[in-house]
Amino acid sequence: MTDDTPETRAGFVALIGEPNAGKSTLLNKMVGAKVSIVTHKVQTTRARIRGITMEGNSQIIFVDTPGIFRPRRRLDRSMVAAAWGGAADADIIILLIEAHRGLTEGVKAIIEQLARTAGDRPVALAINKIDRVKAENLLALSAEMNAAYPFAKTFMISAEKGYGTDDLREWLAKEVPPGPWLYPEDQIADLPMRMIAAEITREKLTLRLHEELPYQLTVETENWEERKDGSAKIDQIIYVLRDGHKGIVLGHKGEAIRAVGKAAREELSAFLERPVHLFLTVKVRENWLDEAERFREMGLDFNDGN
Ligand SMILES: Nc1nc2c(ncn2[C@@H]2O[C@H](COP(=O)(O)OP(=O)(O)OP(=O)(O)O)[C@@H](O)[C@H]2O)c(=O)[nH]1
Ligand SMILES: [Mg+2]
Repeated sequence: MTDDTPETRAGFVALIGEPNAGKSTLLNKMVGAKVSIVTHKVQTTRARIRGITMEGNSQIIFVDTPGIFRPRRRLDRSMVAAAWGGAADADIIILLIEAHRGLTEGVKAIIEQLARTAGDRPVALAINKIDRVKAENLLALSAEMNAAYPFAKTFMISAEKGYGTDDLREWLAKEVPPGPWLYPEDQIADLPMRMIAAEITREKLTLRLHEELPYQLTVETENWEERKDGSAKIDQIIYVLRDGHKGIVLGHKGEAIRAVGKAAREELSAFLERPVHLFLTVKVRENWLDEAERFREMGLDFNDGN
């Protein structure tokens, strides 16, 4: 290797942690675009989502995962299995915790499993949301965490505000293994567009419906038509379990679904940089949580963890 052919590096970095830790926010910050949806509610991310970024000659592929919690239902179990699968396949693992919540029971359970999963791969700790706590509390938390697990490195960050994220990036760039880049230099995600489109609608539903939102809801892109005028016509189905849920999603005189459709269309159109015609249909499907097809559409394995 000569001076004018610098060594390239590339690797997968799994982001794991409890629901709401800020994993998707961190991935988006690193990639510089919204690839993974973010809400104030727990269990937003349902499958593994990759976001890709370059730092010098290193290609860092972040793998966002569903939050890890004690699963009770089939969908929960598939989500948690997807999270651990993401960790098992990665070159480097980052455990995200919330500064103001500290070493919770949930984090303890994750650390126990980490000890079994990580092998000799580096695991870094990212204490997130430091904008919410006093700086003097962070050193004690860092010490407590490092006594619980031999982290390769500890970062104090705010994924939302971008504090400390450059240090993390630079460390990862040196830590990913030597090798050729795995994606084109300008690619930022490897999720199919129809899935990104469905996720955007699910985010807008969550933001609009708040506490009323039925957790047992999923969005699928049913049809995608490229039009001659450069616009895209996208049809999506929102599956809910019950008639009552359908009423909530539609809202009084259909105003909820109209607002959701408008917000989703605007974001999608900005993302695609062209006009979008978005048509949403709500369908009651009592058994969708037992249908392998629905899991596949979400990017989950029906049998994983079950
Ligand atoms: N104050 C503060 N809020 C943050 C920060 N990072 C994320 N958040 C907020 O925390 C909430 C959860 O963020 P997400 O990125 O969706 O969390 P997640 O870990 O992906 O959650 P799941 O997908 O449910 O596992 C959102 O309301 C974010 O805006 C941060 O650095 N500071
Ligand atoms: Mg998430």
